[in-house]
Amino acid sequence: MEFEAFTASELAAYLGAIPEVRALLGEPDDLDVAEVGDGNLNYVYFVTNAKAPERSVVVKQAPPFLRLVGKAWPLSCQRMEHEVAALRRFGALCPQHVPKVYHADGGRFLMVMQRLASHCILRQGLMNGVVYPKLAAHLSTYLAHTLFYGSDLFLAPDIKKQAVGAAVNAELCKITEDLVFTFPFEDHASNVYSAALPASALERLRTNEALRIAAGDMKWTFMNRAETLLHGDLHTGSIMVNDDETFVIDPEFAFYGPMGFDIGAVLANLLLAYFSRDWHGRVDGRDPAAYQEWLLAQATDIWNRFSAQFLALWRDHESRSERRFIGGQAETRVVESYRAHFMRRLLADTLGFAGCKMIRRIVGMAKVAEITRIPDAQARARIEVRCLRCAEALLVERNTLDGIEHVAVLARDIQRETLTHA
Ligand code: SR1
Ligand code: MG
Repeated sequence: MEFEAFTASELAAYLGAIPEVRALLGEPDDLDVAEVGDGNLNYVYFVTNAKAPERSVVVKQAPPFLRLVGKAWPLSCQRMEHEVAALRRFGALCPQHVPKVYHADGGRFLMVMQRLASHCILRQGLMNGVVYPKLAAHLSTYLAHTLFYGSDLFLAPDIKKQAVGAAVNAELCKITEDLVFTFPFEDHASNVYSAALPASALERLRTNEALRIAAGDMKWTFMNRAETLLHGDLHTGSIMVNDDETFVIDPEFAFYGPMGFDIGAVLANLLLAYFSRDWHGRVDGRDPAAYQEWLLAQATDIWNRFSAQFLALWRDHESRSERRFIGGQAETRVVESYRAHFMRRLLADTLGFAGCKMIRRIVGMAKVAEITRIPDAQARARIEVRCLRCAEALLVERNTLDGIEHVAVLARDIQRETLTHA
């Protein structure tokens, strides 16, 4: 049967027939329904009791196609099952940072979830230059808990392998394999380039051998390293914030993959915000520099806090279970050396993935608002070139950059260098 999106009255009637949702929302006749989805994949509705606006939920439904493109790009609706399963798993691990799922309907590929009415999408907040005092603490906690508890560092090997199988999400992973790791590096029809982007910047993506090898390695790692259950699309449009709270939404790309992919997505989007601040700050009549430093401090802080919490979870688990991942009878010094080695490799993965994620947002089909909302073509292209330079350095130097602090140094250097040449 052809997919038809709900009308407002159909959705109200549907929700009214689910006792636990009716208990939350009230009578169907009192419900206001607004379709608010601006994402690439799904329909999203706010459903609110007009007589008691605090009674409100979000309904998310997967149509059998990619919303960004329409019916010309068919997509199975099973993605909703992955999203629901991931929200439940992450919600169990980190309830303070994951919205509640009230109801899921596998037949209609929809779910009803907590409305975060006093929160805004982080990407928008960063474009507005808002400081979120708890952002780094919250995101690092979310990352440490979700990445650690899905992995072989915590789960029994058989349970972990079952979890890997249950989370196979081939269709959405293929989107990432194509749009993040492949098409941006070739002259692909789906790529979208801004008018003033210099041909030399594009040329580098095709011809720089070190860059192509690095991007190939990241693709291989993405496809083959089933380390933990990932969110799979953790950009700043998948994070909702206010001064006090942070929630991570939209894990429909969830699958078992390399930990650095989620952390790298956060880092990439902070760096895109950093370079584009040069425009948005000036338009707001503010000196961009102070906010840019806040963004770099978030990137550094998120990694450092993540790393400390992840290691604490790891040490604590091994001391409780009296089992060590690298085996018994190892000296504490050797155990700690292995952990340090693990975190160095994870940081290198994080930087490599961040580089790929930045490049795809500049030349790939799915863009980000902090770049596309720059109306001055020359200014936009200057910022895009900085993003590409930074991404290239992250990829090529991911194994030699000595710590997260050097990412901040790199970003500042690129910003400064291109300003003096502008
Ligand atoms: C074709 S879907 C484009 C992008 O939207 C999602 O948010 C993912 O990032 C995907 O790559
Ligand atoms: Mg999404």
